[in-house]
Amino acid sequence: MGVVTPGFTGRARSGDPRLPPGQYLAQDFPVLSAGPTPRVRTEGWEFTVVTESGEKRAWSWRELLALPSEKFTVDIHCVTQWSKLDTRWRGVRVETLIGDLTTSADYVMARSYGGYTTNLPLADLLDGQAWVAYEYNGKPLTPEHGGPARLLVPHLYFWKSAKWVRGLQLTTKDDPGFWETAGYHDYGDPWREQRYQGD
Ligand SMILES: Nc1nc2c(c(=O)[nH]1)N[C@H]1C(S)=C(S)[C@@H](COP(=O)(O)O)O[C@H]1N2
Ligand SMILES: [Mo]
Repeated sequence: MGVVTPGFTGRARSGDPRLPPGQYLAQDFPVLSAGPTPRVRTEGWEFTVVTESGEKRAWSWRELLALPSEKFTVDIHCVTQWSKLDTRWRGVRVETLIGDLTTSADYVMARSYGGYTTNLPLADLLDGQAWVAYEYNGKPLTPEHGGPARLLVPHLYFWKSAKWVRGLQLTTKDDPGFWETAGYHDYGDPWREQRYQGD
């Protein structure tokens, strides 16, 4: 049971225990992009995973859709303080994409069409914690939300969920991505309010 706030009506409640500290519930789905929305066509689309030794796997759009996928429902939390509960997606688990690759890398740089990057520990992308998602609410993911495909890492602040994702680079060294270079936290755990460096 959520906490009941007297006088507060509406489906989502501000005292919902699924809401991390400092977050409020968004009813809509805000769009947050650091630049223009790239129009990424599925023709010629490619997703690559490259290890620290240069070993590589690549999938075309058709090949991605042929991989085992799953539907999942997760809460998402943006560093600008909106959260959205019970969002419904379909995607391929990241460990399915890592597959049989041999690696001793501890970190990943996610890279997007359009140039965006974000860094994560590899462990945070495994064990059903992260997906390359291509459906939202039962429909193809729209361009403004990262379509045709985006990374989805719901247990970290949403800037780690790279829209228009085009690949994962496995690395032994933790290099900062786009927002991390600009002062956002290296890890970004919403439950510990790791918004900015030093949090
Ligand atoms: N490629 C790319 N991915 C991105 C961003 C971006 O600017 N470019 N913004 C990030 C931030 S800060 C957030 S909060 C979410 C927003 O996703 P949405 O627009 O689908 O809500 O995408 C993240 N992924
Ligand atoms: Mo964000």
